Formats: sequence, C-alpha cells, structure tokens
Amino acid sequence: MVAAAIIVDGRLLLAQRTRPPELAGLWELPGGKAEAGESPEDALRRELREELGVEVSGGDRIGDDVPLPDGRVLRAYRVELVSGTPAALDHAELRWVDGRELGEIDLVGNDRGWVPDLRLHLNGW
Ligand code: 523
Repeated sequence: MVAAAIIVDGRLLLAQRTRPPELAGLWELPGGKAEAGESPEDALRRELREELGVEVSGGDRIGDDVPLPDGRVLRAYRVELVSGTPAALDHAELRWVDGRELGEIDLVGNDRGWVPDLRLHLNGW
C-alpha cells in the first residue's frame, strides 16, 4: 500500500474517504494498493492519476512504514505535483492543511503516526 504526501506552500493535501463505512469521513494521504508486478512508485503515480487527476514526480519516503493486519505495509512518499489540479474524483472532499490543522483533523488511524514527520515540512505549528 502506498500513500502520497503532496505539500505545496507549506500545506499538505488530505483526502476524505467515502468507504468502507468504518473509515468514511476520515482523512488520509491519498493512495492505494499496488497491483501485481507494479512498483510502489508506479502504483502511486497511477493511484494519484485515478483519484486526483494529477501527475506527480519524485518519491522520497517520509515517515515509517505502517504494518497492516494482513501482513502488508503502508508506505508514504513525498511527491511533487507536475501537472493538474487535484480533484476529489474518488474522495468526498480534499483539503490543504497546515501543521496546526493536521493535528486537529480526524485522520485514519494508520496515517496518524506520520504527523510528526509531516509537520516538519508544513507551516503553522
Ligand atoms: N489506507 C490507509 N491510509 C491511507 C491509504 C491510501 C489507505 O489506512 N493513506 C488503508 C485503508 C484501507 C486500505 O488501506 O483499509 C486500502 O485503501 P484504499 O481503499 O484506498 O485502496 P484501493 O483504492 O487500492 O483499494 P480498493 O478500494 O479495494 O480499490
């Protein structure tokens, strides 16, 4: 599983989930599952194209891997926007948050451990 930290002008892009019911309404770093034979970087580019309608580049890791119950890990990458304006094609809503807002918003549990690392790159905390 891969997730993207898109940071522009000291704000991080968060996306509000619509599913499953237990995660609907919570905010996440957008991303998803790598398909068979797909590298994490390729998976992230595909997911962001599908979910947000943007092209991204880069991909330094940020924060620690989060072990998932099924044995996989969730890994976050910092990416740069290359083209497009993020749109909520697969989420309820998008929001750009600064460091203070990141601490106050309801994140999905798996993403919460990344907050201290993310804040180092954000304004306003
Ligand atoms: N997470 C998560 N944080 C996070 C992402 C992108 C995903 O905790 N930033 C978890 C939430 C789900 C699982 O990973 O339990 C799958 O995420 P999902 O649904 O975004 O992945 P998809 O879209 O590849 O999977 P399908 O919905 O099955 O298509």
